[in-house]
Amino acid sequence: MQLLKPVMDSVIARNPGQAEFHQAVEEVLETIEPVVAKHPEWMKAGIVERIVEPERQIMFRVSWVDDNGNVQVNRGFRVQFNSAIGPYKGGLRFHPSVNLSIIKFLGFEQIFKNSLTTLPIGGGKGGSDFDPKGKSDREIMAFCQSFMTELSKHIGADTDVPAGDIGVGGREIGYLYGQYKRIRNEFTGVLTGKGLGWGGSLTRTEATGYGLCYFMDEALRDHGKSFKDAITVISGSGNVAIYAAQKATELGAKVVAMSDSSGYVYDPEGIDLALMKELKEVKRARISEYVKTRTNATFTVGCRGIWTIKCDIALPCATQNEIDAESADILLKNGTWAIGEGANMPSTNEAIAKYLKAGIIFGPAKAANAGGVATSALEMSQNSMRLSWTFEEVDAKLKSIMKSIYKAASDAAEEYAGDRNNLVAGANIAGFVKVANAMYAQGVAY
Ligand code: NDP
Ligand code: 2IT
Repeated sequence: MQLLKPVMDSVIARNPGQAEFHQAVEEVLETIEPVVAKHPEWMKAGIVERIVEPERQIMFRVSWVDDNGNVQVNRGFRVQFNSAIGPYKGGLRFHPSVNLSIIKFLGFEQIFKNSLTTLPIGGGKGGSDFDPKGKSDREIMAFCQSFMTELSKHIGADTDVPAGDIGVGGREIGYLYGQYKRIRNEFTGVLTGKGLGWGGSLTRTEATGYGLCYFMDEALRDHGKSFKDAITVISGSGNVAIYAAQKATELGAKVVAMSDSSGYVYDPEGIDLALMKELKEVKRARISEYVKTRTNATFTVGCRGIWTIKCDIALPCATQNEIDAESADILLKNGTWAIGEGANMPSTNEAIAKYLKAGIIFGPAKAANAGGVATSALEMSQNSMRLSWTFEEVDAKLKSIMKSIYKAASDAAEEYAGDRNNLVAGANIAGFVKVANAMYAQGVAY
């Protein structure tokens, strides 16, 4: 990095200790240099300096009462990163690890991902360090209501539209939506991922996992490959992982391993998805329960070991930095020829450098997992029109969006990185250009 090094240095100096945010910015700045170099007017207008600074960051106290009558205090966040091409849009994450650095990395990546979807949505992210594990339904509801009591002051269908992410699914969106409505007396599309009977979109539940497979299918086809008979390992067993497993299986892959934060199951005959769904979606059980029914499968404590399983395709769908340089080396040594990121920033920058050097097919998160937010934007369109499309209609639109993202990323990679396979550069550049043009057109206070 040369031209943009001063920007990177300033991000590090002004955001001390925010390692995840630095990592996400570094990955983008390294790749957009060639296109920025061709636009001196963007440099003059401070586009890059502005894009790395959130438009607004909101942090708030969330107090609530647990089942023992004790007062609990959590921290809530909403980072409204960029609204150049549409209202802020991005998920809410409830996980004990959540802090400002994590929300900012997610919000920053969301700007480019949302731009890639071709739909008019800006970038934002939010969440809390609240841990939903082991909480009763009433506790989840109380927390969601308290969280929304503050958040409702800052969001709106044309301002900022949150959705789910880790720890936030249909149940939480329901409680959050109910509280928004109670406070604002408005039935609007202020959240996405809503229930199907009250404004939700068909296919939204499946969208991120399906979209990941549609994207990878396109990339594989470009290289004369496919999911057919490919041994596939998928980390996580949440919303993204489950529907990635379902679509990959439909496309002919054999998914042999999945995980949660306690460890991973290896089922050489292929993961029993109905059982996995029952355990994870209905019972909210730990993944170790899987081997009680599937006795030929094994459970191993710890998450990282999943990358030691020999596979053709790896789909990391759990969380950030789950594949480091060491795990990347193991995957490559075992002959893995494609990696598609369902999670956000699941590979460290060192791991990504190894994939690119090895020349494997690599679908970076911003492009490969954009199907979730794209379908959220389709939910917003349906809400605005006050009608709903069929599963087939939304699925067809999702598929065509993922194809167009692959085309945009590979075309930009060819044009600016001279390498059609460098989808990291391609996705960052294609996402950036649209936002940079919009920011430039909208001017700056002078
Ligand atoms: P869920 O909460 O449904 O599932 C998360 C899964 O990842 C669980 O299996 C969880 O295990 C595991 N996990 C979470 N944190 C860790 C950790 N620190 N170490 C190991 N495993 C962990 O979330 P989603 O499936 O929605 O999200 C998964 C990833 O996909 C995230 O990176 C998210 O940002 C990204 N994403 C999600 C989209 C969506 O539409 N939902 C869209 C695009 C990206 P456990 O239950 O034990 O915690
Ligand atoms: O990371 C993501 O893209 C999401 N969690 C989905 C965001 C959304 O608004 O649907």
